Amino acid sequence: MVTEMLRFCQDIPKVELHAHLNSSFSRKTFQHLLDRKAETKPEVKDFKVYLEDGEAESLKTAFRLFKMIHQVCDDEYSIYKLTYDIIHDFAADNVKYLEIRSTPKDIPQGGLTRKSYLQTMIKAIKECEAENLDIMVKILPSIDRQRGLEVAEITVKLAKEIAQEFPGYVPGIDFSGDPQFLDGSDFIPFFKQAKADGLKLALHLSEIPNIEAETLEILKQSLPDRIGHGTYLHQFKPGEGYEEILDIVKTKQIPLEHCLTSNLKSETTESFEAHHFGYWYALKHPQVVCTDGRGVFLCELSDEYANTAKAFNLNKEELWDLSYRAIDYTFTSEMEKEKLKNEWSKLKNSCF
Ligand code: 6MZ
Repeated sequence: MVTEMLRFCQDIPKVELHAHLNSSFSRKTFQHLLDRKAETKPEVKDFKVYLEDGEAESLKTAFRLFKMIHQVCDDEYSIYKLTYDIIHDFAADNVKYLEIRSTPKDIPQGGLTRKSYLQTMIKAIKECEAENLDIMVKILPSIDRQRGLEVAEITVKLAKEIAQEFPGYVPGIDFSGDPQFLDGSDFIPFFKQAKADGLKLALHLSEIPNIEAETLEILKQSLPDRIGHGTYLHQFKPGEGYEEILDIVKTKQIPLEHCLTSNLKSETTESFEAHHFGYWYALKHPQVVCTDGRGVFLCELSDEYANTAKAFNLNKEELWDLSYRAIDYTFTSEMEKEKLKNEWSKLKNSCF
């Protein structure tokens, strides 16, 4: 049932800053890609890649699903189709600004190099622009920590190259992947390089407990422009020397990307009410509500706004502010931010 609040959340213009390409598809798109792939790879036919409530044992479950998805989306057609459809899906949910992040992959059997992977995404974005779809889209090449340091270095170089080839489309990079793999602080040189190349940093930090040491090092040495999840940033044991983490995040006002349904379904939060959004909201800290993987976690951005409103008792005005303030945390130019703010102002009356 569509409640009045959900309807409001669907109507308001929104910003999506944390969406992974290979987990943000609609069921329709994924089924299409699955059917197509099953003709040559019958083993993918029965893949089920959606997470309902209570189906995960931990974050690990989500990572198992990503591996299955990668077996399906492994050629130029699928990367184009994912990007093109995802942009349309977000636009239909009144998302006006979207950053899609994805790990560029070398897939020789699918005819893809890391470079052509990103070029394919940009081709899809340009097609949507040619259709005059009312949404601004950027991409953040991802460093998947599980793929190691060598690939990280290649990814940063490539991000710079593609950013130069397509000005305005690649404002930054993402750092993601299974947080149990490798020491995140080993990637600091690549974060520094990216910054020196003019790229912004959106880094997954403290998504699981007990990785405070890498979080602190990364914060100290290569200050991110935004933090993905940050679930355990404030949950370390006092007295162990990690108070500096909170100090840096608060004093530098680093925006946090919150993904409530994803965290609930992959069991890094017990409930929406217990989500760390509440902690940071009480501090009036910069934060943005996002989906993470609307395909895998089965949530629209408007659902996430409605879930946030319900769990934390936000009224319409507060939700509007949440969405409006997110414009400031985008990795776009001041001119484009102004354009978005004007669009919000024009739409405001019709939403209330
Ligand atoms: C960390 C995540 C993630 O890059 O193939 N990814 N990394 N935490 C998460 N929380 C649930 N969700 C997705 O999209 C899939 C990849 O995004 C990262 C993982 O590296 C995953 O393989 P792309 O488009």
